[in-house]
Amino acid sequence: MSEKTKHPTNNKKLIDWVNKMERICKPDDIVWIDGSEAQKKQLEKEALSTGELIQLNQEKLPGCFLHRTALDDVARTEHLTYICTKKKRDAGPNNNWMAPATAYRKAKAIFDGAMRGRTMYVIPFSMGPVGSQFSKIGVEITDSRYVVLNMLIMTRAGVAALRQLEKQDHFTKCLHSKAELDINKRLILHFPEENTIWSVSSGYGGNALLGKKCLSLRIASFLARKERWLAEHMLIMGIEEPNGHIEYITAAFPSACGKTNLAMLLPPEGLKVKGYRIWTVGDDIAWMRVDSDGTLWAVNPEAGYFGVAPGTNSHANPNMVETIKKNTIYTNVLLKKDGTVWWEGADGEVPEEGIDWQGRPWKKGMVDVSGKPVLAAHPNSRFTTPISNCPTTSFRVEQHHGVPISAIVFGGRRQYLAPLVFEAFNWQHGVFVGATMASERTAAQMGQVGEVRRDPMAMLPFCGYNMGYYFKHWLDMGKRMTKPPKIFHVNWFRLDETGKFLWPGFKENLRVLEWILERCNNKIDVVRTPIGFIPRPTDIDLTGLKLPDGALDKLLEIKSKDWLEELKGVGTFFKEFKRDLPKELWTEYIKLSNRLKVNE
Ligand code: OXD
Ligand code: MN
Repeated sequence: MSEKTKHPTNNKKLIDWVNKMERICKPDDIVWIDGSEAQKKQLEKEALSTGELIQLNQEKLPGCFLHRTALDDVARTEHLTYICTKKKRDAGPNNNWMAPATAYRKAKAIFDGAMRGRTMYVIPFSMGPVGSQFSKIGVEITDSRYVVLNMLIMTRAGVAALRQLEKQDHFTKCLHSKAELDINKRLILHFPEENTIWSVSSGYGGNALLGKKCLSLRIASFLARKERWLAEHMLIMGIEEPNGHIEYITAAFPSACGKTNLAMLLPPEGLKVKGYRIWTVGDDIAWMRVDSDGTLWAVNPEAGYFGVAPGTNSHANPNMVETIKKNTIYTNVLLKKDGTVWWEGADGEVPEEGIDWQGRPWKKGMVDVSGKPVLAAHPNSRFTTPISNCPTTSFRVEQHHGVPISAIVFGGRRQYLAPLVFEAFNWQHGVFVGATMASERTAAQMGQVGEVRRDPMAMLPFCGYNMGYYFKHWLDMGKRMTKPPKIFHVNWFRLDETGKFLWPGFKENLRVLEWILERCNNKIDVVRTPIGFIPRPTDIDLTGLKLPDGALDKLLEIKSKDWLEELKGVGTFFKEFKRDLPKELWTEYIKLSNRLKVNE
């Protein structure tokens, strides 16, 4: 067979790479993914016949399927994830590091012949609208039909991406094989200096859909520093104001803090009557560039949502409930008798029975030998669904230029420390706020400060290089903008002394975003505190919301003693970066400490 018939491209670099990977993996066959409906249907048919997919009730859930992963392949495996730079220092204390030669050698032994008896799929894909200056082309080689079908939802995959690759000639080389799904042979390897990802022995989305965390965050963050832009773990949303003007913000929260819910919230009645509406651009990743107007613009590189199922319901996220009614792949949820699906925290009654995420018969109220409830769905069960399904999808999702960003919002889950919202004094202070972000364990005992996990900019598991350099890059980006976005910090999770949430969260969070936008447009004054600017209580519109007496004061309370205690943990964290931590962050640390001591 000539190269031309075998490969639908003349791009020598691409052909050489595919041939080389074929020699290592030894598949029976090669299929290029063209992005056509016919090919997708064919793959679905094959996946149904092998059991990789289970067809759901096509009347109630048209175009929807269920997939079950291996029992020990249900989440990202951070301890098996490596950044393989030539120098260990370049990976930083925030990453596991392996020397590139060692990593290739170890992984090659697992990839060797891993695709025997299987087809090797070659997926050209674009992260970001094809041809946009923001976008990056990748090519994923995989032996998993499930991965192909998910990539068709999560990325712009097929011929258009291939044609774009031929114009620009550089692309991220992504090699994936499920191999035997053996956790002892699982490796998720990133080679940022070679724009390459190798992932083996996992079929879980975060490890296997290489366009997502691996390319769009770990590799992209490395490229972004080199090319002077930002690749961030952030949602992007547009807030339409009563006058019809839309302002865009990005927000970074650690996993499980409600990023997806915030990105597509339905305004509470009190604000809806004023005319507010939300437009969703993305729920997980933002790529941002400084434009010629001196402001920051963002695109969402993804084309789909890979969302957590448990807790998704009409209260938490009515728009997502609508989104996942068609053309969605569900992973590790309960299969009901009527061919629909269910998970803990879903709408409606708990079903009487079904098949659980492990493929076993399940009954309502079931407990295991130790008396613990048997979960119907895995706590990290997921749905993969196209962005275009979402009723609040922004008309600017496909725009090559992205959207202008007015505010960057950082957030964490803090029971007693951080106020509902505060504004950083300036960009440098805002970078400090992002760099010192942290969340507490939800299981923390009432009245006791829970274990704090530092997660700067929510990027700890996703920054593809030394975070000391990353903070410096953030500081430099601020200098490149004449009109940088304002930076804020929010905390929806503050508790009262009886352990109850002080703030109702979910759609009510729009009240805080309204204040943020008013600050961006210099419409209102603020209260200056040692940690930043906070709202005057009357500036948060509480129309239609009944908060207990004194709740707002408690939500905005700043206790200098607690913050001084917090700074000790920040200091320990900063010291891990040794000489690589920018001195500006130590300056902010000392300034904050001094302000707090004056206030004590
Ligand atoms: C995700 C995560 O899957 O942040 O988006 O873990
Ligand atoms: Mn995420």
